[in-house]
Amino acid sequence: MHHRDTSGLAREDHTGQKSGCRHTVLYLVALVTIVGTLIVSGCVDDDETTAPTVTIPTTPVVPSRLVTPSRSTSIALTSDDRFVVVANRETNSVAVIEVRNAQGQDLVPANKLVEFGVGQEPRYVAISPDDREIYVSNTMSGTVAVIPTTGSDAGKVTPIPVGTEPRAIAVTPNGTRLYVANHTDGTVSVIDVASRQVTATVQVGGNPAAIAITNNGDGDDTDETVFVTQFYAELIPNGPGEGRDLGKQGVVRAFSVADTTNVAKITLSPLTDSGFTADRTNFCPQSRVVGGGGRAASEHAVLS
Ligand SMILES: [Ca+2]
Repeated sequence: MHHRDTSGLAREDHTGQKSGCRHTVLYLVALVTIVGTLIVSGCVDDDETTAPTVTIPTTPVVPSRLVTPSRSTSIALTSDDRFVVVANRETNSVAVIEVRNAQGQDLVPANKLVEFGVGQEPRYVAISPDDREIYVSNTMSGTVAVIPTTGSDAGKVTPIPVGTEPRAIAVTPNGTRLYVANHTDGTVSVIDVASRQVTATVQVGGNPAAIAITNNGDGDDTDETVFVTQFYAELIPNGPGEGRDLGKQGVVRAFSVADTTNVAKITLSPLTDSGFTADRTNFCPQSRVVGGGGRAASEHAVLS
């Protein structure tokens, strides 16, 4: 039996094909403006050796470039805002949830279509600009899983080994490269999406956290810049020191897609006034009180 509903979800059931067989279910999910398909789940009959095949309707891929800069996230939307992809850290899976139907109406409740088993401790997800692939970082496994959403490999999870504790991942505007922040390594792996190979490992030091990639809107990814935040702030040289509001600065690393060997360092100054006004002169003897109100100075007024 094969039918398609207006939500873009098609279901194919194979029942009673052989005595004792349970069932085989393939859900095909159309994603975005293309009529791509996604194998949601499939359990073959006990005595079958290959999964059943399905005919996948295809139309030319139209969206192939992001319209905004790219950034790492643990939950992502397809380009048509219809499907949410989310990493489930505790269950080692990635779920695809339909949140809007083909007519653009929100689904309440949303409809979970599929939950893929991936590596251990998945944290971040990315979707290719054409919505044809899902990427997920498996932090404990040290891999990035690639999951095609269409074609003969739809639903097949392929892990790519990267560094230790990969977390943030982000794809370039044209989908040619995937950047992976290896949190414990202090590195960023560059994956060539087409070949599924790590083509470079960028030394950024520290504990890289989030990633953002510029997008000037053209078909060339090599003219973009990759920004990587450091999870921990660093002490400001000759600053007021550890434990002070103004003692540390944020660090962002930046490098060109075209040249991963030249890594720039950008520092982010602390707020000049954090709004923290408690009197802590008893805990910080070197602090001094300013102004006539007897209120302890906020950290920017501390001399040390
Ligand atoms: Ca570009």
